[in-house]
Amino acid sequence: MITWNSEAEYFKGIGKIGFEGQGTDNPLAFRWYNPDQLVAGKKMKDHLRFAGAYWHSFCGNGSDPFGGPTHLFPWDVKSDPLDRAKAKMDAAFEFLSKMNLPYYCFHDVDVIDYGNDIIENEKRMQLMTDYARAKQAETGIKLLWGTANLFSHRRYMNGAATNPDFHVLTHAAAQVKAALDATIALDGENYVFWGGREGYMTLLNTDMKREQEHLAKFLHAAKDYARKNGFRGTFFIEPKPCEPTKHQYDYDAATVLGFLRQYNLLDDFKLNLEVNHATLAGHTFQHELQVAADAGKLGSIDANRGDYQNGWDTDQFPNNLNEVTEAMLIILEAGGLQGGGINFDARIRRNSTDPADLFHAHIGGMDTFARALLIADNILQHSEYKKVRADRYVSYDSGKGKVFEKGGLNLEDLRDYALSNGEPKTISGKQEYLENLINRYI
Ligand code: XLS
Ligand code: NI
Ligand code: NI
Repeated sequence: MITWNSEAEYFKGIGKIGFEGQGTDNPLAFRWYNPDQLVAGKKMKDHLRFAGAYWHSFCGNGSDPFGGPTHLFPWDVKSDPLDRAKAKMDAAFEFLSKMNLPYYCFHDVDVIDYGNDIIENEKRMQLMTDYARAKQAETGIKLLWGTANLFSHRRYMNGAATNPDFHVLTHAAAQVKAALDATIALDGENYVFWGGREGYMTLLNTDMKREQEHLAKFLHAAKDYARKNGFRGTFFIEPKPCEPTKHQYDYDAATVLGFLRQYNLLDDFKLNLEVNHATLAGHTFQHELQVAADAGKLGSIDANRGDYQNGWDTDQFPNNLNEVTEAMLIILEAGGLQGGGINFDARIRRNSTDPADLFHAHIGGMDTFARALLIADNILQHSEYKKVRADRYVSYDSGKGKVFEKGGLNLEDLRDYALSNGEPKTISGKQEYLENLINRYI
């Protein structure tokens, strides 16, 4: 068994995870993720742009509402916050390198503990930014996105940018400013806003319209600051329907797109979609991806999965090949993710306590996506999949249907067409045929 180590090498006994192909018996190897393999004209690693998530992998200690930590990380033992943060970052970059993960992402407080003193927090973040810069240079690992945690501190119990108290909003702004400074200094490619506690528990005490206007003003201020300071990346909003508030303002992709359009933020913002958030919103992940893709706003994804028997954000590692294949079909047809990548916003279970478990989890997730990419590419290149769908709309490709699509028919014209053409033929939707087709390629 591999045990935790400290200082020089945290994951002792585990080397770099390499591609060994389907024939291998080695559980610490990739069977499908072969970074330089060409798929649809691009390297696999450039399609997928995998990122490790700092908060789950290096901060998530396994605690739940019924019990304390079960993952006793050796980097957490130091008493000084800066020493602890550096040890954690050493462990993080060791893991990311061994895992062959090209990117990482973080919330400010994942990197180093924050107190209540703004100047001290900014100082801490700057010190760790310098430390991270050196680590990035040494390993070639890049920052996919940064963000600020505007939900854990008790001052945010009524929201951050949507807090009824302006004073709280200003503290959120201070945190976002420091997180943007760090993201820019680290050449972060994107910046994420997940709503956290932006929402409400009861309308009895909530002016919803005013809160949403505040959120929009806050996002404009953040965007203007970042642009002024040279940030050229994309801002992402990550929809989620509930948790921690009962009603989150960023409910789902369609809701967020409406919000961005209403408040004139569409040029700078795209969507970061998370699998389990889609499920909580009563959608499939595929639905959320398609909504974003159709709007040209498919930015990035948080890869995980929920539990079918459990109605909350369990953040498990992805392993459902059928679902991920359907997701990859949409991503490939959309021309890929715009600016983002695939971040593992997923955590190992409370009772997964071996250091190797974190590796198994990521290997499984990366292999699932790599395999799904290959299958989806095959389906698109060699099967009838696209044709079956296109054929369903053939009546709009010519004649009166085409005129209608161009806006050339009024309601009377449509009625006259119905009158002269009788009852429509029965046309199958072929769902089972298509489901079998996907399985055939898997
Ligand atoms: C929580 C969110 C969070 C975001 C980043 O449910 O998924 O982890 O990804 O703040
Ligand atoms: Ni997420
Ligand atoms: Ni989540």
